[in-house]
Formats: sequence, structure tokens, C-alpha cells
Amino acid sequence: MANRIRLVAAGAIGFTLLVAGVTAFAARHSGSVTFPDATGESATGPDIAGVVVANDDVRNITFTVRLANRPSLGASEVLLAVDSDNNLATGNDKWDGAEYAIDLTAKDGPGMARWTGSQWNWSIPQTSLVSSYADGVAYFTVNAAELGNTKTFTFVAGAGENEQYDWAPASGEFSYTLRISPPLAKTVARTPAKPAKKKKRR
Ligand SMILES: [Ca+2]
Ligand SMILES: [Ca+2]
Repeated sequence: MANRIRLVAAGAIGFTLLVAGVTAFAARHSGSVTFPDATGESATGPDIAGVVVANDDVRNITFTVRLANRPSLGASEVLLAVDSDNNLATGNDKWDGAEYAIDLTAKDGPGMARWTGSQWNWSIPQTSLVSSYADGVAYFTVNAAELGNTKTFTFVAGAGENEQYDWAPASGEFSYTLRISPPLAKTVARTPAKPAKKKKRR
């Protein structure tokens, strides 16, 4: 618990502001944070270079996991362990308090599991998970409603093949808080199609 790491890169903040500044994006994509990972941890195993997490206003959460050395997924697995209640003391204690696991392999496609207290249940009902892999990037989209209605969560991303796993971050967890309201009110107010709200923002 004492080692919990909350990592928000300076570059990530710049990216968030950039996205928020684009009017078309501001209404739909409310939050986005980049979490970098070192490369070169393993000479042969899949190597995570970074993860981007974003959410839209209907709470679809997108994880984009970039691998440095896997143009195609091949026999590798990409994995997310999500501590949806932001509490390391609940969930799987060997997986950083995760309540949910999400994975993707070329063989089996995307999968999602919930920790029952003693094991992972990979047969939970869910309808929102979409995942794909292209050009070295794994995409996962899942709605917060199917991650315990999470508002703030921590997570660990993994990529492995033949028991060689790269975990990001190397220790601790990444943390993400959903942002629902567009942060730049002035940009929205200038949109001609939308009647101006009288509420003053000062
Ligand atoms: Ca790495
Ligand atoms: Ca937990």
C-alpha cells in the first residue's frame, strides 16, 4: 500500500489539453491521460511502450496499449488488471487489488473476468467490451457500468508471451479518474449550433 504510485506524465497533461482544445472532441472525449512505460525490459518478450486511457461522456473507457516490438499480436497476450473501486485492499491481492481483468489474444479474442473473491470468473455477462490489435497497438473499450461503475480506478497493463511478461508500471499502479464534463466551457460556448447558455462561468 505504501508503495502505491500515481503516475501522470508531463507529456500526458499536454495531450489532455490539446484534445480538450479541439471543439469536436471536447464534447465527446472528456478525459485522456498518457502513461509511458520504459522499453527494452526483455529482449524477446512483448514490450509495452505506453498506455493511453480516455473516456467519453457516456463513460466508455478506452485503453490503448502500445507495444514496441509487436507489429502484429502473434502469440502474445495483452492484459489489463483494473482495481475498479480504487482500493488495493479489495479484489485480487496478487493483482494490485483488481476486481476486473481484461485480455486480448489473437487466438481467443477479447475476454473479461471479475474476481469472485477466490478466482477469476471469465464468464461474466457484459456487452460493452470491444478490443482489437493493429500496428503494434491494442485497443480496449469498456463501459464504466461494467467495471463496477468506477469513477476512479488504478490499473496495471501487461503483455506476455511464453511466460515472459512486461508489466506497466514496473511497480505500483497507474491511476485514472473519469472526466465527464467538457473542461473548456469557452470553446463549447462559441459553437454556433448550440444555443448559448446564460450561466456565467467566472
Ligand atoms: Ca516496457
Ligand atoms: Ca480493489
